Amino acid sequence: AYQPVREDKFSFGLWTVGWEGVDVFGGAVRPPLDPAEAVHRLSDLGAYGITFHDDDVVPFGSSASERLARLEPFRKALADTGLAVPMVTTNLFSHPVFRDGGFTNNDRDVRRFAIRKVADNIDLAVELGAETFVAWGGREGAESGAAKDVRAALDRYKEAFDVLGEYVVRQGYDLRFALEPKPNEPRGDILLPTIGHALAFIEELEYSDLVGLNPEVGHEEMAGLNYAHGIAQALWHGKLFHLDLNGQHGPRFDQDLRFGAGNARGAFWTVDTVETGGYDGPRHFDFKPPRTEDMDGVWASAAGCMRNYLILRDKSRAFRADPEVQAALHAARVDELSVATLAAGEHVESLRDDTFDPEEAGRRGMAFEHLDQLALEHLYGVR
Ligand code: GLT
Ligand code: MN
Ligand code: MN
Ligand code: MN
Repeated sequence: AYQPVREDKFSFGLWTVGWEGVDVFGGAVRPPLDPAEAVHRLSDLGAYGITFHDDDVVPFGSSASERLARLEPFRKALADTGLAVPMVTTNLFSHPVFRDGGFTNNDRDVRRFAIRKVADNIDLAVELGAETFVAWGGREGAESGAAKDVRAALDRYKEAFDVLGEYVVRQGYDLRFALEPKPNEPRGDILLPTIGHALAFIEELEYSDLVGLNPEVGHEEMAGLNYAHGIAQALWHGKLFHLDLNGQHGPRFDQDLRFGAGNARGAFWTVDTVETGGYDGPRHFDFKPPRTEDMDGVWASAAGCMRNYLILRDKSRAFRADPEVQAALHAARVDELSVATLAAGEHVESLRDDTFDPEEAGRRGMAFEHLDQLALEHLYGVR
């Protein structure tokens, strides 16, 4: 049981299992991982897809011939395994040139270079069959007040997506952008810090239909927010284009734990929302196998992400199918929230005829505690 299959649509970033463990306090603890080997190992574990940054496969600054040489074994591994590339993203944060970001760098030359780097990578993404292009603006932000004119930065951020949207449309590409919010780290304050900020920004774009979200569990929890609620709202707006699943223990540094570790209750409601909310894209993991691990630990950690998802999917299904839960949902009037508040043809004036007694209604409890206890008992494994 809990053995992942392709139909489960699990995918991993190449930079996740490939993370060598370099952090602010120490260097690499693991050897570089060959991208082709990553493809084979993930395929053997039951994943269906792999995702990457341009620089994960082709080092920054490679010549055209080096680029072809690097891509060839990667493409071959994809062909040999049948692994898909559902999403591609661009690294606009590692090279020193991006010290103040890409699209919103104060330096106009850098902004022009950033857009060009993304456009080149869009061509590759489409060639590999990707349908989603993620944009995590990790370096778009500031540590200090005067250094960044936030309104001008948002103008430039919009300009970048308008220009790139126009490019995608003109090329006839079938590709959509997914913005990934994060409140801080590596910048002191990152632009578009949460799902809500990003949703509002998208509405200002020329090609807003082409732009949605790639919310990450840990990033919303760093901001003290409820991830399941966040993706539910993104779904409501039709903007959940992709997602980054991982684990986090509340507001602290970005932990990128394997999915299901960290906030386990949050993970349960995340899976429940993904499975019942109308999302049918990849279940993509963006985690970092802890620095304590060797390569065996890396693969154990990757397998754990998928296994935990499948365990929680089972628990969510059992919860939804449980007759006592269904009765408790009804007692909590959860179904009643889906009934429009005013009937067809009614207006505000119609409400004046109501014989509603607020004193009587004020004595009715909502019965949410019993319902939540049933959910926790499913999660804790006693039902
Ligand atoms: C980077 C970041 C992630 C983003 C990736 C996409 S890379 O590791 O921390 O959250 O999803 O650029
Ligand atoms: Mn993260
Ligand atoms: Mn991250
Ligand atoms: Mn991420």
